[in-house]
Amino acid sequence: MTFQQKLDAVVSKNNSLLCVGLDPEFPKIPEQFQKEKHPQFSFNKYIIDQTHEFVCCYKPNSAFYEARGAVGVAELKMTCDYIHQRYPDSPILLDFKRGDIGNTNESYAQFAFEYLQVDAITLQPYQGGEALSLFFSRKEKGIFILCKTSNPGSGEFQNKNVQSGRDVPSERLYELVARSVVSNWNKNNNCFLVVGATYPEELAMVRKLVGDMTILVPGVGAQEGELEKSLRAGLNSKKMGMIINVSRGIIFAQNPGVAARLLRDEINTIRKYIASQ
Ligand code: NUP
Repeated sequence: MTFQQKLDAVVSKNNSLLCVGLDPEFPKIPEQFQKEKHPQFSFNKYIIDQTHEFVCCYKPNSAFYEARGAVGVAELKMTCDYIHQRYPDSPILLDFKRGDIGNTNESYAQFAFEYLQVDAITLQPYQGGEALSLFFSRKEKGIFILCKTSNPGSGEFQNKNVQSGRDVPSERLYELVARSVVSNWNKNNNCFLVVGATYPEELAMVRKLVGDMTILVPGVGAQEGELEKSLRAGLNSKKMGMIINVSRGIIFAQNPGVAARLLRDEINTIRKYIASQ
């Protein structure tokens, strides 16, 4: 089963485009979990048990586990194992934004796909498609390429005008990334893009360039990306094609299960409204 097939199945089963980001920043997790033997894992288990019916995907960000060294990485592994065992329908997208030369990438791939056994990963495109081809050859895995990131300074490079040839009109770097992924990198139909909810205009532009391709959209909530604007800009022709990630807004909510259900429902209400227009 490919990542897209696994995603489609759970999107339709849970009627959800919501992804919960498992970003258990240690100082912020409730004290009761900090005292546990496996604090990040125990906290994640609590979040996953409450939210699994309302989400299409889980996205742990490796940074929050690596920050604690070997014990953190072990708890990331425990989290992935728990999802595989208890909720095998839920895809896991590991956010680790890697990308290097060929044989180094092989080691990154081993960590993600053999050790953690995740279904998808995020990568940075800077070293080009040649370097990343080893990831693309994993046909059943989802490869999410950073295109236009949500941070305030992402335009420093991503919005620079670039010209690919003498007689070709210039375009923004993020547009070139989107076009390259669609036209050259996606031979196995397993490439996807990451575009921040904080840039709805750029998201709309990317949507135009990539057709119905699934886009990971982080930045709603804590980073102040607006949900309705993102959906208007990012939904594909089937009013799907988005994985809307929310991390802090759900995991640190008073009641994460209720927060996930309400957000899933809000996304669906807006989707229906947009479809009816
Ligand atoms: O452009 C990006 N913006 C972003 O926030 C690309 C990402 N992968 N992320 C990640 O999404 C970020 O590292 C974090 O794991 C999550 C957003 O979390 P939050 O702002 O909802 O708490």
